[in-house]
Amino acid sequence: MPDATAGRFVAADPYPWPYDGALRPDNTALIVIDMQTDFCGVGGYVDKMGYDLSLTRAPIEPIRRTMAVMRSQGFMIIHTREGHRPDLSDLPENKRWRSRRIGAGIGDPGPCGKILVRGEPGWDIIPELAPAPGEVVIDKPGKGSFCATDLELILRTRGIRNLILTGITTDVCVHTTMREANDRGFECLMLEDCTGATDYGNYLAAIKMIKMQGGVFGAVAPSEALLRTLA
Ligand code: C5J
Repeated sequence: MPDATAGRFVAADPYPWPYDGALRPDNTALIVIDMQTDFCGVGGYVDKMGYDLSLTRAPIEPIRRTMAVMRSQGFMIIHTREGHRPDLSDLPENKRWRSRRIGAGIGDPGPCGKILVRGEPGWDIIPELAPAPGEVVIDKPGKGSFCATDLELILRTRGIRNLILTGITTDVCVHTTMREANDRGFECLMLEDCTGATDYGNYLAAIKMIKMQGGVFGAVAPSEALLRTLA
């Protein structure tokens, strides 16, 4: 059992995170998931589906603050983008069909260019959270950040063991990534004010799911708690 009086912990729920207090810039990364115009900007994919953009825009400022502190302390910052190749060769037909049914066909033209297509304006990370030079950007065709990407190889090569998860959407890409990471043995923390969903009930449920069974996927904390630990 790790000694809970040693090390550095974030006041998280349902346990002080990380489990053994080994929280350091050389073993911990911040991952910022899909903060793209398509998910939180006017005219993007989420907007076209008719969801309330204020829910997916709410985490922008808390992420900006957290990222600035972690960057200044030398933590690894990783960004992800969901999107497909311009020839759509990595877009499953059923994913396209379902998106068209709801009026936001992936690969179809929209106000921000072709929806969820790499290189289009809507696919870009929003300027407020733009990656700094040299930061890792992972392009993923699906919801999870480990599926069909080199994320795991990069994390293992850099010796990263702890992942702090932020971004959108809580119940889809952030949750899928947290589950994938947890199954691979990474110690995960989700920052609850640094994430948002297209439905507030789903946001609350996604947070609650993490905390079941003693922290079945890891732990949850407000970004303030992390920043207090890092101060
Ligand atoms: C979705 C995501 N919701 N980034 N993607 O399709 O959560």
